[in-house]
Amino acid sequence: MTILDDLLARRLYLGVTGLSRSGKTVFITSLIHTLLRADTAATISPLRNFDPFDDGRLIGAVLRHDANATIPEFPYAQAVKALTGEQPHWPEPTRGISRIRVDIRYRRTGDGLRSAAATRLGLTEGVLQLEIVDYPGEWLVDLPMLSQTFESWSDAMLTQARAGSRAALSGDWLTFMDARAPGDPHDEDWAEQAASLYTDYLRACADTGLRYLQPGRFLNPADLRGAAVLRFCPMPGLGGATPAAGSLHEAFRAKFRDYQDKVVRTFFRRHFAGLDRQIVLVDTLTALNEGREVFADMSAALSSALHSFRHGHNTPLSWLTGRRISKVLFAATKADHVIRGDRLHLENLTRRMLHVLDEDNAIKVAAGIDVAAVAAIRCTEDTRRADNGREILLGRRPGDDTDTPLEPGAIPLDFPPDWEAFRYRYWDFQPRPDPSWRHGGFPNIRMPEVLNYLIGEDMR
Ligand SMILES: Nc1nc2c(ncn2[C@@H]2O[C@H](COP(=O)(O)OP(=O)(O)O)[C@@H](O)[C@H]2O)c(=O)[nH]1
Ligand SMILES: [Mg+2]
Repeated sequence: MTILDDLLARRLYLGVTGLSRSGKTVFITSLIHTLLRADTAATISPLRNFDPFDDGRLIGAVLRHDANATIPEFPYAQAVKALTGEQPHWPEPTRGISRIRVDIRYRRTGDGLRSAAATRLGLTEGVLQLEIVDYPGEWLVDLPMLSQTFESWSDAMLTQARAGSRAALSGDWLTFMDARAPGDPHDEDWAEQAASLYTDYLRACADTGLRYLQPGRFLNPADLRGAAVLRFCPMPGLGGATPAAGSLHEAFRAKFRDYQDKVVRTFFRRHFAGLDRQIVLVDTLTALNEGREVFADMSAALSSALHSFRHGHNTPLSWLTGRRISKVLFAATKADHVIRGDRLHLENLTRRMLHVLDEDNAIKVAAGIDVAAVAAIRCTEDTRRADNGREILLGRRPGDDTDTPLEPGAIPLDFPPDWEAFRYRYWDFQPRPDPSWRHGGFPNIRMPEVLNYLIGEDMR
């Protein structure tokens, strides 16, 4: 690569996020593996419909391990090994933030200023330096905290803790809190116990599938494990009183502000503010499978994050992002878990779950926000039942050596779903032992379209 080449290379930062188990690791692994293994001469390819591939302009891609020395590298090699080994299995879950860089070489079209200038200089080939940042979506769920005071946040969290299935899980923590008044003198040991009981409560909620859980770092502290900034929790009985000096109330309020500044804002300034593109993975199907309460809870958690993305300059996020992110894609993952005829319905349901639709169902005019249903690694085949011709899936259940025909049932068309009227069942599928996965990339649903949307115009 010449110096001029390097100067003209386009560096693009792509954030990949989503709540835990939404499919981040699988998505990034599929994206990279498919690019690295792209056979530009193949007629059948997982990249078919990716414009630079179809136009014959994709030359190839390489990983660059030298790019990020101080942040954990995304465990690509491990994940690919798990997925394409003798006994293919899903990669181990990861926590916290990681990065990986892939350089994609392509032939320029000569369209657009940069491309035209480069082509005129005889540089007909370009390099897109794609920097992928994987971070937990739980950290996005913290965003609404930035526009709240400790008191209003406490109120909201307590109301939440006393409602629905949370009521049965919050008992120990609430009882503990009732033993002291906000005006009592601060006591760091007590604060630590309160925070730890609150964390147990959040974890119990997470285990039942609930996702609107704040502060996100209590569940996934990463590098903050044991840090003093995590020693607070919502506090009952605050009213409008100004906290007395040296009180528990005053100390918790100070920790809350530290959490806003040193955790939420710092994270966004350091990692998020530099992103150009963002994909948020949404596991609509698991939420649907888990029922009404989980579905509503995930919807609330994600639509508040979307709200922060969408409204640009009048949200707490705008000064953090500098409005650099020009495109956000919300992708409903694991679309290979529904029959072909239902994939558009999955997309529509996700759109409505995130409240990207107006009351009259017209798509809100939000430039740069889109919704898609995708499968990063497609583990099922579409087929039909012999007796009645109904669409079904053929896939491998965990532990099986052969495929089984399965009927997942239908995706609801109504919003909110009519919980009595539809049947959807989420079956677990294993990746298949198919050698072409190792050599040619992963079969998928709509990954090329996702790539067109996110990086297509940067490969002109
Ligand atoms: N069938 C299918 N399952 C998927 C796909 N992506 C993710 N999964 C499932 O979802 C689980 C969680 O995915 P993972 O990428 O580890 O989630 P993360 O926690 O967001 O990184 C995987 O272990 C798979 O069981 C997909 O494209 N197809
Ligand atoms: Mg992961």
